[in-house]
Amino acid sequence: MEWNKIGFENITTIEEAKDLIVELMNERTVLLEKIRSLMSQLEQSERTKQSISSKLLFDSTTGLPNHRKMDMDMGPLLWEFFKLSNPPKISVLLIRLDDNFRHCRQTFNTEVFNSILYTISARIRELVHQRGLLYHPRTDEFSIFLFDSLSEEDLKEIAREIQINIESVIDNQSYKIKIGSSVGIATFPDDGLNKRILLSNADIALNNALYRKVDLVFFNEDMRNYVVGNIEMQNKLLSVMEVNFGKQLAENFTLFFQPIITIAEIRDEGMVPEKIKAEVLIRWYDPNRGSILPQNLIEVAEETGLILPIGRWLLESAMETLVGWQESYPELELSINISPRQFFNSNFSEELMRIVETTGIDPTSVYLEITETCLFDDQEKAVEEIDSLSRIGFKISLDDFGTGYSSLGYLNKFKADVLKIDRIFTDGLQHEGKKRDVITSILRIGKELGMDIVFEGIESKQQLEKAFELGCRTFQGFLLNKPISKDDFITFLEKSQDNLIPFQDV
Ligand code: G
Ligand code: G
Ligand code: MN
Repeated sequence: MEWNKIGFENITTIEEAKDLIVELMNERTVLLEKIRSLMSQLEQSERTKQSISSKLLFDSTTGLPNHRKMDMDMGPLLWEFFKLSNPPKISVLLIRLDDNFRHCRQTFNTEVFNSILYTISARIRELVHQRGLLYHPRTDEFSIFLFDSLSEEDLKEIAREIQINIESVIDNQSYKIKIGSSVGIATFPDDGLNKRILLSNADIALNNALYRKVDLVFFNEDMRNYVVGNIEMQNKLLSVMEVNFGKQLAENFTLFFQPIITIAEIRDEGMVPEKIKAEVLIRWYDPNRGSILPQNLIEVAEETGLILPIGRWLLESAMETLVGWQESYPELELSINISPRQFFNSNFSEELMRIVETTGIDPTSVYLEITETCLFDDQEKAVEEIDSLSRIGFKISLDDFGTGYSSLGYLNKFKADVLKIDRIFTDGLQHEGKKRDVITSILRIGKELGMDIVFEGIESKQQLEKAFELGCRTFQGFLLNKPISKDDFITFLEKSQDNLIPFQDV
């Protein structure tokens, strides 16, 4: 920040410096005076709510100034502060009431709902009283501006106090109700120099709090970068797809392959393979951004629906590649990730049928990896979809198994060929405990239902040995190999014919 420099460069004497300081202090006093007058104006307007303008600027239920008034006040006020050479810190606390509040709106009539809202607003108002400015920009949202350069500790305490007050039980004649809230905090000037940025950053912090299910989050730059990054990526993705579709995709995305190995024997120097297949993983290299984490890519592609064309392209190229490889390795199989949106898309099985025809692939050499949570979203539809995919001949692999709702009944319903034990279980291998129990039951269930089990995320020899001892034979993880390029995968296959695969350094 350049605050300290403003106004000082022409000063040569102590007297001049003193004058300037007095002047700056006066400026500040004038501003604080403005805030005070705003506060009393707000108090005043509440008393004279009849006027038309106050109807536009104040919420009719709570009597608090609304988003329009907030816009009117904060723009000019922050601008005044912005011009100061050494402005105090101004924090905005954005408070959002939880789902329970929305449920109240759906349950009660307007009169009861309004009285609940009024009770909450009165509690907040009582606490904020004279400490700062309080607005009511949306039905379920309040914002508080505090002007005293408060420390994070102070802010935490204030937010906590407000949240406790909101949360105390509302006794509404025949109903008792408890409403929670989340708070996002951003501070001027560090987190934003104007109203728009400051408020949007408080909103980003609030959304972060809601996403992480925590009470309170202070804004930081990473959160904004994430949000902006998502939009940028969307933009980039959309432009990539606009022109000459297939070619562009091939230029921007590549397929990587991570070996999945069924092990006959573990030796000191490495493992003796019985069978090798691979999981296809998408990689995106953008000249301006470097390689982009597939997780972010998949997330954005899911959100925008771009996963459909990208997924189609990926299925096609993966199967084309496999057909080529099978000339030398006829037994080779590939596992391909399918995202929920792809899976539930009504054309999915027809699309796959078309790809089978055009590539000439034998579908029984392809595993479609579907996550457990995806199936849970719409179970009826999922059963139907799995049926039609199996009828074409594809195999089904349940990915990230054990992180969702896994139960025996569930496995009877969804006919899968493979269960992939999620890598969150690797640390449970070493010692007895709940995770180990889950692993052994998954192995048992797999055996009973005739499914193959793949243990994911194996990173150390100890983990591999332990899982092997528990009866698992097929593994994937950095110890066996990282996701590698096409050429590297073929080299890996060739070398593995020697019958011993060395462990990788992790
Ligand atoms: O590949 P890792 O390499 O970092 O992948 C991160 C996440 O992205 C994993 O959950 C993986 O399943 C998913 N993923 C990777 N490639 C694909 C793909 O081609 N399609 C889909 N739907 N998900 C993928
Ligand atoms: O969700 P899915 O199971 O498809 O995830 C595959 C992801 O797991 C890819 O991102 C891949 O890079 C990653 N992965 C594969 N092996 C390991 C491992 O041993 N350790 C860790 N941390 N990640 C792994
Ligand atoms: Mn997977």
